[in-house]
Amino acid sequence: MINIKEDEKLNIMNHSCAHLMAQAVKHLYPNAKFWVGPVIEDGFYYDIDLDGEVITEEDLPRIEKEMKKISKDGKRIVRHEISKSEALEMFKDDPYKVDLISHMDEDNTVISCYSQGDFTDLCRGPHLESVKELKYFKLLKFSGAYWKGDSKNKMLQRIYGVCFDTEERLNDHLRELAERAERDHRKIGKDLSIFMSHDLVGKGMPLWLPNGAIIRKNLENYIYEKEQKLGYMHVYTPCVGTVDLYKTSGHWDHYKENMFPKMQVDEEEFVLRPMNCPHHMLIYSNELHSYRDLPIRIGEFATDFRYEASGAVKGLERVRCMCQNDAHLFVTPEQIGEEFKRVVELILDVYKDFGIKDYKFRLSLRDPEDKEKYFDDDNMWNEAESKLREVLDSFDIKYYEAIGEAAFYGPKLDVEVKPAVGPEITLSTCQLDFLLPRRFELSYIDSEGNKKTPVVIHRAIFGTFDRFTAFILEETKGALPLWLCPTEVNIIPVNNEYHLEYAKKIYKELSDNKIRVKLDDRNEKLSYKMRESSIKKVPLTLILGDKEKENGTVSFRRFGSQETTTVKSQEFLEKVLDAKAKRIQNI
Ligand code: TSB
Ligand code: ZN
Repeated sequence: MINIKEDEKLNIMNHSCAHLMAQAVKHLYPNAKFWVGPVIEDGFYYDIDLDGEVITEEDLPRIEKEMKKISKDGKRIVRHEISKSEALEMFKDDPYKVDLISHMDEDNTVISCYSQGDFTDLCRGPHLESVKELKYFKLLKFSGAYWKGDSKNKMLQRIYGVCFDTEERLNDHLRELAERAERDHRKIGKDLSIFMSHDLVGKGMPLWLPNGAIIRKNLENYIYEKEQKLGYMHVYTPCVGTVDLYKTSGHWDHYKENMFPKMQVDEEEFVLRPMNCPHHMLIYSNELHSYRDLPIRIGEFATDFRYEASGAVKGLERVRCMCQNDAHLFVTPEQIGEEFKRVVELILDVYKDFGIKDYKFRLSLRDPEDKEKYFDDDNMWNEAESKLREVLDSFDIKYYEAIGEAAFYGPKLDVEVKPAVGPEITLSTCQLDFLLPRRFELSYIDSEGNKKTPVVIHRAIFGTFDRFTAFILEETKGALPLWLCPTEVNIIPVNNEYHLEYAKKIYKELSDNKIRVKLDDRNEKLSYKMRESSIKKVPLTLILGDKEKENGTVSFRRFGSQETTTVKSQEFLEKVLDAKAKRIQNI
């Protein structure tokens, strides 16, 4: 998808189109006042004070029509330059413009305005020569937006639009937008009853519905199995810790703005935990360790709470309450390379199972200037970063470097993916930490009998179950593989009167074998039930009628296919069990 902001020609065009929209709005709402109208990645928007009126669905076509009219009229777009005092005089009745002008630099005496016909706006430009060039545009959506983004200020009306130089490009873009909206996990999550949110629970605190809980449980079982095989030991720890715990770890000094505020209970001060490392450090230190015990791999599906800005929270992808697929690996310095490699292999193995192909490795380094975010110890950072580079260069993966993306305790290898809507996100992470083991005074006895400090690798393969589920819903458009999806088989009797009995028998056979099966015995038309099964993206829909009942067979359709296949019911059962065991998409 093209970035309008980065294409110089489209950038100017969209900027002029924002003015065109403002002019049309002014024609339709003579009291309208305008705040700012910038070009963004996807087009443009304008924030407008409509003097108490609120934009509705019907208004966009009306505004578009007016824009077309003005464009046809074809007025020239003319630039004037005026002084700050002239500008203040010219816009004296418009508090928004006065605010903008009065914040302009004193020395920058020349202020530019652009006029087209009866409309003039304060603007730096540049613009097109004439509104005539604006032909292929579309107003896309609207929302409320607080003036200057501050909830204490007045709510303005924000209208979004986009403009192209050809009809074809506009149509391509609109098609792509529709595709993205279709893929957005928030829409899929709603349509397939996977998660919900409620103001009474709070922002960024999604509730996983029964369907979502099945997906999550399946993900947990999947990764737990893999981790067991790799020698991980899972634990359960509380999702709070005392402030002192996070002072010891350094989170209190370097991660506080991402944490919920502390709370007092009797004589203790608690915080909701943003990470699980401190708890796992204490579990490690509960026993004495010899070099022979290492690596020790402590895993947990652990709930964390983080403060995320309210504008940044998004469905399951960016939440304030999340569950990490977390583990901390305690290793000797000599084991770093081998253990790190195993984690990267596990990441690649999981991505292969889920068919994730489009991802980037990012080596996240500290910003040495940022003394607040990062623990201040140059030697430690140099050692950790050069070790991590050495490890990465020893295997065959491509990565790019990003300064200022490290954790406060050490550098990371993050895996980035691109969601349907919005910027790239990090899924998996593998991090090298020389700091926390020191702060918790962890030790092991080496082969010479000396006390040594272990190194910790923090890693999360899915990242969080929340974010991974969001991503996988977008990747698959909600058509999850058999083993993962909430309902694997949906049974529809052709006629309840004659076939329900047989349908119940098949239902029992399948559910006795732990297949997630539903029986649609509603008195609705067959075609209606089949369509619904497809809308719900159920991988297998069974249609049971006379022939099936007579022959002890089932006829089934795979999601997305119109083809019907008939097999003996026992064969169907075996095929489903096999596909599940192999974790393949469908039978
Ligand atoms: C891996 N201490 C380490 C842990 O041991 C840690 O917390 N790392 S993290 O900060 O990078 O978070 C781990 C993963 O959680 C990230 O890679 C990302 O996939 C996921 N994550 C981070 N913030 C959010 C959020 N607000 N919503 C959903 N998932 C998130
Ligand atoms: Zn950690």
